[in-house]
Amino acid sequence: MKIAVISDTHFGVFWGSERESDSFEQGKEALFKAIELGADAILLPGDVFDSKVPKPEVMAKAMSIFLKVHEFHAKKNTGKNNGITVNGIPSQAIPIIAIHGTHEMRHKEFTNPIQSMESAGLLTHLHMKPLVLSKQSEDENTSDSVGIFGFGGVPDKYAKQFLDSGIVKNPEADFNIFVFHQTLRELIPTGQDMDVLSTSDLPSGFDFYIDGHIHWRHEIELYSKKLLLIPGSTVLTQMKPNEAVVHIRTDPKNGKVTEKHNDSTARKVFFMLDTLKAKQDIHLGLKPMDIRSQRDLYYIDLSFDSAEIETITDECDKWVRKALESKPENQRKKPLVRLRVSGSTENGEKSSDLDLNHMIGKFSDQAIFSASKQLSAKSLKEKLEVLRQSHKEKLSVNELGLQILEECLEKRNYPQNQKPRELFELLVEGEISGILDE
Ligand SMILES: [Mn+2]
Repeated sequence: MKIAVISDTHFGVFWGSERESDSFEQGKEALFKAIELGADAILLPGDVFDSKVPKPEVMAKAMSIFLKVHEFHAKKNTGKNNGITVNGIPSQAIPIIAIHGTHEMRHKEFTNPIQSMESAGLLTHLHMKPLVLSKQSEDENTSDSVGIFGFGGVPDKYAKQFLDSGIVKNPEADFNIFVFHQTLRELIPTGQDMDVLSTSDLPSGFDFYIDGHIHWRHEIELYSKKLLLIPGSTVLTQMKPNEAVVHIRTDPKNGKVTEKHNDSTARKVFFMLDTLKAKQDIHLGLKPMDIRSQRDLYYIDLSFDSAEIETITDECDKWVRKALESKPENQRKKPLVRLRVSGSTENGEKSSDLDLNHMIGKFSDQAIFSASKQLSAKSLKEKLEVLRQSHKEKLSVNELGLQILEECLEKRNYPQNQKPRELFELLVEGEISGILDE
């Protein structure tokens, strides 16, 4: 069976801006291509919409797209659907199976937009209850069934509970897919919220795992060569460096600016999954399909150390021009430029003097910008503080502890004959009585 996986279309994102059509054009392209490529079913791993209560205008546009997808499919397949059944019931239309994402999450008393679409007969909302698709094979002896299990987005701290609630027992189809829409511990910086799901929490016994939510493509090898696919979104929302086709940045080691052209994994795609091939080797059965209507993203991340505002402005101007020299893959649409400026300004110059909006204004007919600055004014006093801090950071935990103890003792006007180091060592050893003796 051929299944198209199209994630995080975020219909309605940037509504009212120059980019308000992006989500619809890119989502529509993926859906129509899926039909052209002969998909037997379409799976949407959440965040079909950008909002849990989309505007009627957004809802109408999305409904019209899904309706046209069904019409296109009916025309292409002359009303038949390769004998596909859904939970044993013959399906005339192409099954479009969606979970709700975190953007569509509502209290269970309320209707989320995926449920609204289901009520209109445009798709099936999958949440907790598994669904089994079967395809009549030309060869009577081979069965071709696909089990789709999973759950829509839930607050991260409840994700494990959902997994433990027994929804995922006994996947018995020929090919079994587990789909969800959560943050994964493996993909966030260590030290952050550890309440989130880990790949080791995923139920075993499935052939393939799919996680929506994360907007850039990623593949994670799980136990016994099983694969977890993060398809990424069809539209750029956050503009991260790994979604950029050109990445210009100041190297923190030597302060030099480097320019990198990313490989094709930066581009937005959807996936075609051939379950018969994937059963033999998942990589054989899984193919990314480029979305041609997407905009190119150029990411420019410049860092300065005690630089004059004029120098910063000139450098930004230079690198924006350089990025814009790149030949965009999509020549019909303006590329996106994410410009980040950080570091410090020269003595006496305020970061508010840096007018990025004026600088990028010159290029507004060539690109759509998103600019941010995190600049601190560096006075002599601040420079000394930075030096002091960086020296402090190199201290061992013990030395830092001793330093804090010394500062506390000083504040309390302890007699000069106190020996902070000895006191500290007693503290480390937990010798409370010794400390009291002192
Ligand atoms: Mn999303």
